[in-house]
Amino acid sequence: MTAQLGAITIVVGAALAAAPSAQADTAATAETEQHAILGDEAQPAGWDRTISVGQGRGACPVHYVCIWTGTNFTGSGIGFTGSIARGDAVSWFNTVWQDHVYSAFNNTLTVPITFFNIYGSTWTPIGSLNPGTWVASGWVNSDKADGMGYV
Ligand SMILES: [Ca+2]
Repeated sequence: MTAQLGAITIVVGAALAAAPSAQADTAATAETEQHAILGDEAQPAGWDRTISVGQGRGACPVHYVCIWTGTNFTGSGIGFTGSIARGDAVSWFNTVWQDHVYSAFNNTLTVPITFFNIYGSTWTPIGSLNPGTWVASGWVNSDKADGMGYV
């Protein structure tokens, strides 16, 4: 499930599609770089692509954020990517990863992510990972994370 944390994503997407020349003023933002890499800058769609990820941090492809149910990048792994803009979020509520994110790797090049504990419609930030960083074990909110977003 993809979600929007705010209306900014929609505004950005509309601006890129309707007036691409206006992008020159704001080129090289994290969002536009990621979109260019993924080749679909005119259609931001959020974290709409997932893959199954094997064991080990190296199993997480570049441009993906990967989470595992075990420490040290073991157990069940899943990777998320897409055309990510600020405000894009994804939930893994009601999956094996709900409250079981015991290791994670942000292998995007440009997108800092924030983890959330989700209760009803309330998303509470509980930690973050900058691009190129990971948590292998000992994360105090491993048993709470239900989703993530680019805030
Ligand atoms: Ca939770």
